[in-house]
Amino acid sequence: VNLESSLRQSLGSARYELYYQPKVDATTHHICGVEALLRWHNDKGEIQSPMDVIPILERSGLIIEAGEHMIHQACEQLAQWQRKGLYLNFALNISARQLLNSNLVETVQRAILQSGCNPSYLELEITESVIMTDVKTALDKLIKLEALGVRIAIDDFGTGYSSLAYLSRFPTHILKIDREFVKDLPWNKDNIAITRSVVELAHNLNMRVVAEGVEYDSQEAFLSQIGVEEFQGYLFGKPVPIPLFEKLYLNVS
Ligand code: G
Ligand code: G
Ligand code: MN
Ligand code: NA
Repeated sequence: VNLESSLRQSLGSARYELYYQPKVDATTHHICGVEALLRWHNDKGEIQSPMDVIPILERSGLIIEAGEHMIHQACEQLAQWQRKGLYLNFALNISARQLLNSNLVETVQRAILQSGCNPSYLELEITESVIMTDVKTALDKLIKLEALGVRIAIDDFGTGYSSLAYLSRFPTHILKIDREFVKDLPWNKDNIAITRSVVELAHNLNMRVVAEGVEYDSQEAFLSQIGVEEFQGYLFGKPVPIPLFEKLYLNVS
């Protein structure tokens, strides 16, 4: 069957689920945050690859409605953890359409108020290419989002064409080094040089740096040495459903 109609038909249902991947502090290795990642259950009940799902949602515009549900679900989960005394940074991905063509600011504001979460732990991950698509609109929205008390992360940094110096004019707080750069560290000389200078510049701009896709000890060692603050990747944990996440990483009952 047609994936798009199936995605449309199941909007708002439990077939849209968030999985959670831990982020750990580079020095202590303690969990310090989480990234929520969409997983959609297809008609056979299997998880359909996000690489199929996200582009269809984005192209069709369904991402706006699906995203609203995810934002509400995420804020509810964040509030629930906070009520239990668990203070984790909580990252959620925001796509181009969501940022540029929807009432994202109002949606996020409503989700914060309805859930009662403390928004200073909420991070919105936005790719650099999205910001560059429509600089004026992106800047306007990010300023309004920052005013709600949430933090902004630049996702997949290094895959676009913009410089961090330029992006620093935006209210951004966290930089996520793309997995493509991490992949062949610490062997690839170019990537070593690039990663080093990106981390240094990010720190000079008062941004925290998260490295994505960390899979090997050797990558971790190098990233740690150049001052990356947080790691995310299979070395520390894959994205998993909420009950397993709580069991593996949090002591909650
Ligand atoms: O989740 P990976 O596990 O495969 O994610 C694939 C891609 O989908 C990534 O680029 C990620 O940023 C994006 N993505 C995952 N979950 C969401 C979501 O809830 N909303 C949006 N807009 N993008 C998401
Ligand atoms: O684009 P974004 O950074 O939001 O997407 C994160 C993507 O990276 C998700 O698809 C997630 O499942 C994937 N991912 C997270 N950690 C690792 C890792 O260590 N290795 C690989 N290959 N993928 C990872
Ligand atoms: Mn992300
Ligand atoms: Na990324």
